[in-house]
Amino acid sequence: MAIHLDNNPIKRTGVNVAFCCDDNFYLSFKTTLYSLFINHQDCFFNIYFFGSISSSNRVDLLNFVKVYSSNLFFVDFDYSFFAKYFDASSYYYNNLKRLLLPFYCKNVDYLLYLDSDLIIQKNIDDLLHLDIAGYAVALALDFNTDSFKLVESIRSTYRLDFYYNAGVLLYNCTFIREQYTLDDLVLFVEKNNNLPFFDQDIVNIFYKNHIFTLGKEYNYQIRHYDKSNNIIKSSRIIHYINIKPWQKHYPFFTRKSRFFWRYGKYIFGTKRKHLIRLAQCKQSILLLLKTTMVKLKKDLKYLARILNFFKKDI
Ligand SMILES: [Mn+2]
Repeated sequence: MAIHLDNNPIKRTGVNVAFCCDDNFYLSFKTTLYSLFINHQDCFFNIYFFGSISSSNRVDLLNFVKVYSSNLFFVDFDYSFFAKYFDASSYYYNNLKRLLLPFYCKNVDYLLYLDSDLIIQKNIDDLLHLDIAGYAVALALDFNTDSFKLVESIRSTYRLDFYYNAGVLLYNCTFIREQYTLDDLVLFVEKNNNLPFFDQDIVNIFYKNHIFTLGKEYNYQIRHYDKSNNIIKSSRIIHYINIKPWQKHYPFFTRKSRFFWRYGKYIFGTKRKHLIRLAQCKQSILLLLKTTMVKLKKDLKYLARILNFFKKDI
């Protein structure tokens, strides 16, 4: 299948980092980027942005990247052929672009892709300069046990030794372009378009013989039921896979959220205050419901006792 490839003027100096997001995720993406800049103030980045965002957000992003003396490239390409196989209105659709990065960034050798729901909370120089010669991608294992059964079935069907999370993904673009063509990838997507985790499954299966395993500190996936904060604290990159602290239907004041707001407070500004108010409202309603439930239970027990008392009399 022939696909139009843009020839983007891409510089090779600096560290190459790619993001894909839309307007809905713009502020959380900017928080991820901010956390990257703040923890690498001596580093010069080439930021490749593959999302479709409003013109005002584009201007905002350009100014923001300038402050940290890095380069920003907006890369637009046609990926509408995916609409044949995936729901174009779904949240995942924009993310599918990340599959194509090694083929569109033709002058780039190594490229680190980052999700827009991450916080880089320590220096990640070791990852930024990691040599993965002979491998296509470097990923950390996926340990989202909520979908354990589904993951196990993917693993057995496609004979995968491990299953990885694609939120942090270091591409060895040169190796990939040597070993595979874009047509190989498109053909693979055509044949495997019913996978439950979309592009993440595709990365796992398509590159299965050439995956370098990263330590979990480079993609620590936070879950609702995580008890210990120590492991989160010591991780280099934390990934909000199901808790999204900036979304109003998630609990705002959880202990896990504070790692995000340490950076997010500088990016969300007044919107954060609005979110706090919503969360406080939600929490007080929950508290009211809980106390009412406790009272109702007590009343029911009391009523049952009275009922028993009368039954005895009859
Ligand atoms: Mn993610």
